[in-house]
Amino acid sequence: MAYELIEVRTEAGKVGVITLNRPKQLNALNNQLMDELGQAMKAFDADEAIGCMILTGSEKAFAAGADIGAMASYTFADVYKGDYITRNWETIRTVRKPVIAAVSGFALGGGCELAMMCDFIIAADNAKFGQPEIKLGIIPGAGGTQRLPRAVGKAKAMDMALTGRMMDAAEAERAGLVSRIVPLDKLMAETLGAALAICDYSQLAVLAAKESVNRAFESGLADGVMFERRLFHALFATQDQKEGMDAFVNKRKAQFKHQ
Ligand code: CO8
Repeated sequence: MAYELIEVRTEAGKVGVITLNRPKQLNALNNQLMDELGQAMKAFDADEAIGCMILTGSEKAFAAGADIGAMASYTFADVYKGDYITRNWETIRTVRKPVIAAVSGFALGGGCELAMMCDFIIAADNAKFGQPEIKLGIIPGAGGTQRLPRAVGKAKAMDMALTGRMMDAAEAERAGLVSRIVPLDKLMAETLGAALAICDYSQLAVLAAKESVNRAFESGLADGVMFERRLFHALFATQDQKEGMDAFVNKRKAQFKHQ
């Protein structure tokens, strides 16, 4: 399908790359963009050839938040009754394959929340993260007050949600919001390298690892460890486990068949 506000391409036949493309508005997230993003993600998730996805924006902005102009006249009744704003925001959480956010420039408000919905964030050295909704008389509405404290702890999350200040890439890495920082001109190469490495592993193990890490945020420790153990046990039923361990024992590279 043709998209207007995102660009979609495939790298090496196995990495799905989605680029947010509303440059004049710093990739402000409106309903059409979120609909297109949801459709593209579901399509890549259903595509057998794809092993991993990358979500990125422009050098200046990953996304500067939900579209303030579009939201400005909404009433409580509009947003509570309708699916304005909320539709398609959680689609990314239903995607089973890994999604890496490659963030350069501003990731603010809904943009920061969108990055946090991805499985991990690789940031360029010019990245800036923030939840500035307080300045607009609202609070984060797509998980910012929930995922940010889990990522960076209460102190920094509260600081950011209450003061609206931005965190630069170095602070975001120290705080645990991003997994790596790279120079801006290396951002896509580094992220693609990570995505290709993931594609080469057993997809069964990759899906299980993603599910199990996510479970850490949604259950208590005992439940989470039991969930992990059951998935760990289940992977011994796969051919890829036999292949991976045989390859190690025989000092050769594993060739996973995703079975
Ligand atoms: N929405 C709409 N337009 C935007 C947005 C936005 N979030 N951000 C930037 N723009 C537009 C500007 O209006 C401007 O347009 P124009 O050229 O027509 O005037 C253009 O992008 C360029 O922006 P600036 O001139 O402001 O560029 P600067 O480099 O001077 O500043 C900033 C960049 C700091 C990023 C600044 O644009 C800014 O502060 N933007 C707003 C950031 C913000 O408040 N984000 C939070 C929005 S609220 C939100 O995200 C709630 C999410 C709830 C999700 C709920 C789902 C269930």
